[in-house]
Amino acid sequence: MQISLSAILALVGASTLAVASTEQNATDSLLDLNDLAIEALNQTDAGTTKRSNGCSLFNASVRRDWKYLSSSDRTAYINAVLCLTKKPSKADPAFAPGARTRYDDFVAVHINQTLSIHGTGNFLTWHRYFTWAYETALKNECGYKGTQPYWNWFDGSDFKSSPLFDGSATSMSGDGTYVAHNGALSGLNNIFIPSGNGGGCLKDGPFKGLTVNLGPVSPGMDGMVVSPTGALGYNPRCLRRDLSSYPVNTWFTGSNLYNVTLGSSSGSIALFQNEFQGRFADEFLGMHAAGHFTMGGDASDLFSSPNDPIFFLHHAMVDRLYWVWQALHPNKAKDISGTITILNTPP
Ligand SMILES: [Cu+2]
Repeated sequence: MQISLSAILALVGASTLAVASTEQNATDSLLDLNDLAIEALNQTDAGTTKRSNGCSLFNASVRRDWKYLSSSDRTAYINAVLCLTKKPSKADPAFAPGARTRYDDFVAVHINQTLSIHGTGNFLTWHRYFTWAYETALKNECGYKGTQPYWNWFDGSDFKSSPLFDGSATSMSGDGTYVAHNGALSGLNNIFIPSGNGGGCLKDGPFKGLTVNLGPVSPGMDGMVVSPTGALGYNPRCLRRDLSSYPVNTWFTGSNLYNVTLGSSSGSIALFQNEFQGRFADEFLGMHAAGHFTMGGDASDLFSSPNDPIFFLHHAMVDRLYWVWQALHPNKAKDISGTITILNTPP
């Protein structure tokens, strides 16, 4: 059975009223949207029918918000990521000569496919698969028992009080050391992000001292140098970050959340994905790129951004909003729009 969005909204009228207010706190709106999505799935085949593989809404694994993980759950996740950064690469050296670790293998695949997975019709599904493959490697190759956590973008930009960014032993490390630079260019060089208080190597937390081996290929941050050994060559260095409040405060807003889930950019997959990925000519970065430029440094590179392990918490959040959109638009949930060349170039 498939039902319309208006039928879903009629079913859950009370919480709809709260979500419909763009004045509402974005964190509360996201919780309301989550309830709406679950309610909608309960009304469709996706929620009530067990698939041949035994998966249903009742036994699906659940990804969780980093801030709600216990300290021991955070530590288990961090240790699994560190494990991937120590295991040897399985990539064919002819494909990715610079890959040294299992973690690098994921970066290599992303670099290699960058121009056919961004600004394309497969952006959302490809990154869903990629995040799932990484989550599976954490489990199967590093003994991780949990699920891929996500970074809730609507927690604000006070990084020092954020359990994700505070630089403590149970964070994903905090800022880079301060290196004077002139911010970053994002959105195909249309959008300037002012520099924060970092820019250099991670200064604290569990990933301090991490070596990354691939890229940069096309760094957005001022002062970063393209790898002299090519896109997939060996270029060992520290991981750089420049935490920036500007993208958080500008684009992770309640109105942008409303717009892509129930508002004027939610009516088709084309509208959703294009608003989500930004309208760069309008200097609108969109929530996807805003996450990358919140991290800054190595994450400012469209190709090699997975070097920063927060990439996967960011993309788990991207995937969460895609899931919400799909659940609220059951007749359009499997729609695809676009091609597999970046911004359809070449057509
Ligand atoms: Cu990507």
